[in-house]
Amino acid sequence: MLIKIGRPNDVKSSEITPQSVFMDRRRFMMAAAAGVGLASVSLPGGAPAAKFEGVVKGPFGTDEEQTPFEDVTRYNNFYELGTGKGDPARNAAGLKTRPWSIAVGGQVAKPGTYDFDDLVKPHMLEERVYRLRCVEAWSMVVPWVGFPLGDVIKRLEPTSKARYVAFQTLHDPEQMPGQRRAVIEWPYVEGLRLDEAMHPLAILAVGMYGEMMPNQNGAPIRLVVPWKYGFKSIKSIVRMDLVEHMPPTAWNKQAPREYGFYSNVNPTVDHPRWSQRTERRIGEFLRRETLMFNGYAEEVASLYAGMDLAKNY
Ligand SMILES: Nc1nc2c(c(=O)[nH]1)N[C@H]1C(S)=C(S)[C@@H](COP(=O)(O)O)O[C@H]1N2
Ligand SMILES: [Mo]
Repeated sequence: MLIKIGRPNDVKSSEITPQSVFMDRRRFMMAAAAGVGLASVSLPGGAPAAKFEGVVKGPFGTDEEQTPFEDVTRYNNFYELGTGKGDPARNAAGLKTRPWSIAVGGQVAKPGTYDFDDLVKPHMLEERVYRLRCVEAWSMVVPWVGFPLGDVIKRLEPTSKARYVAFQTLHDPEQMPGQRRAVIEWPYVEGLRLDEAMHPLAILAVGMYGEMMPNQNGAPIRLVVPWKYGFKSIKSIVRMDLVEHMPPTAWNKQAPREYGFYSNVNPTVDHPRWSQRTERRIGEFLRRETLMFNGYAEEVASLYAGMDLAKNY
């Protein structure tokens, strides 16, 4: 059983991804070496692992205790790789993350299909230690490696009509066995208002714990929006559109009364089927109070000034 909370163990990404995928990651790291430095370290099992080195610490990081790598990579939500919390790690191997491209369209001066390596340059990368709070009331603290989403959006030059950003995950049932069943409508889609997307807290992440993003966590590139429930942080992104109107989102389509477009972490607005007042930090025994905007109120509350957050849940 891969569902395992709390106890770290020795399995590293070199063992839970097949060698070919691991080697692809290694190549990216080699290419990255010039920009941010690269160290080869030896893992307990003796397998070499390439790590990002010299990635600068970005702003907003928390110094709370980090959730063990082993938990964050074995207790996942990634329906494309199965609905059980242990399924994504088990099914991660089939996902091919190189080559990878991201199509950009809609209200931008520079639409097109960008290769991952043209979009993501090693010198852009920084480490951000963020809390992530799942709508199912568990949470974790993860050192992501990524860059502000806003930096990429600026490079694409949004037109004056752009008001939202829509994202899409890869749709390929061959690689993602969870997509062989219509548990939700595929592909997984998400969206942000443009000012949310431009907020410096919102990042696109390509790694964590100094390593390339493990497949089960959304390789090669995923969103991380730490003041919103985890499901807004869409994984394995293949498409981004700047749009005029509020785009559909996967969980809102599935259960609109339960999941709104905004989905800001808010302990005062309960999910129709459970309270959002407390959460369980993975690896901890006692529950914690959930904080408004997941503890990022000082940074983001002004984005929602004047809005009724019980209505705009
Ligand atoms: N494409 C896609 N993205 C997704 C999901 C998913 O099922 N598919 N699950 C979401 C949910 S509900 C959560 S809590 C986080 C979990 O991220 P983690 O597995 O890295 O902890 O990913 C989010 N992104
Ligand atoms: Mo979630």
